[in-house]
Amino acid sequence: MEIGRVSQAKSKRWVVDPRTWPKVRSVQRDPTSNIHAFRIAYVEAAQLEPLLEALPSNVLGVVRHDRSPEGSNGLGACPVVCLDLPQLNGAPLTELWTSNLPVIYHQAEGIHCAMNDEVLFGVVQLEERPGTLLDSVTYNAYRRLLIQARALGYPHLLRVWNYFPRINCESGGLERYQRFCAGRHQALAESLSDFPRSLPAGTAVGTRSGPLKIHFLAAKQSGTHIENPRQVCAYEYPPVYGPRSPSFARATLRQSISGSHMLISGTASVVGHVSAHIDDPGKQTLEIIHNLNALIVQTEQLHGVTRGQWCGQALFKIYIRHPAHFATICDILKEQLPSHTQVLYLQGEMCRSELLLEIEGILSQEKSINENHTMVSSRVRIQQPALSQHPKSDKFRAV
Ligand code: 3EB
Repeated sequence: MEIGRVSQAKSKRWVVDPRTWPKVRSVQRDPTSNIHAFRIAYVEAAQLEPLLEALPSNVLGVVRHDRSPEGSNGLGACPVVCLDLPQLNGAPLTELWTSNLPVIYHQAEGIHCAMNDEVLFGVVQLEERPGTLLDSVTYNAYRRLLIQARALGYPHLLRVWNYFPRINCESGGLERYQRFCAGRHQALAESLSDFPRSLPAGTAVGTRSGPLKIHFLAAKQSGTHIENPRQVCAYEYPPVYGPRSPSFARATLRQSISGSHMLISGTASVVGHVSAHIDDPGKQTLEIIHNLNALIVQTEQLHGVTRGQWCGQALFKIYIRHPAHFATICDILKEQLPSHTQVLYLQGEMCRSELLLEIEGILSQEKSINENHTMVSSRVRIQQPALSQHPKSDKFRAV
């Protein structure tokens, strides 16, 4: 493989020089009073309980990566989702969503929610009963979550994560992912006012077991829908990928007085609408880095959030189809991702069988009383724009 060469050619592509990023502020070390509607961190599962006791913040939700039942966690009323996606690196990590605004919990119609004055974090799980197809189960789950989120005052879906088993298996003449897409499309097209421009960022990954599990972030204020100029909008994929196109945005940008978040969808080695670098995990990884950079550059050019401003927390979740590819992928990402980013590697299945990995991320920029833009920006050295070297087809639509 030519990873060395390719990697060298592309290694300067990361938006901010990792060495100049401020040190990450972990939840333990940052009990400051700066208002945050939500903050996300990967914490050691074994540290979760003592951490929660010491934490001045409120918990919005917890995402675990194991098979244990959601109930047995000592987390009280907070929404919890347990995904059967084996972790590939280090001590077991739990994804913890916190807020230092007051949080209210709510459970109805199978939707378990935590809400504050700005956002709602919700979880829904639905079993696939024998004889029902995944499209109708998915339609049902989305209908419920859309109705609940709207009724509670959070009509804007910013980000949705979807997990279900046997994603590449056929059922009733259609791949299960395609059935999932059909159900999701129907519910969202029926209910979103500015469909498809109001679609949230998304992830859809196959688990080893479990029902359909969906967790999501909705808000009182709308986010900004972002597309990737290197990729065809997923909602405009040609029918060869399934009778209904996948309903998601490449990213959602959320800007508020307390800071900004860029919620980046599961990003694969897809250029245009075609899967690139079949059977080559190293090249797929580099193509994904290229896609992530293009997305961040697009956000800067269209929405004015300069790359240097993403100097707060950065979390990446890497889904890998075959554990045997972990070392190759990890070696490349160690070089490509800024060193302070939190990275979680999970084994999961992508929606196309030729895709070997997928990377999603959350970049954040928190404003604080003592820290203004100028000070933050002055500490960050911005690199030259990383522009796409791939020829753009007229079909690749930028927003
Ligand atoms: C792709 O670019 C890769 O169906 O929600 C990535 C992120 C993918 C989200 C989804 C699918 C989804 O088409 C697959």
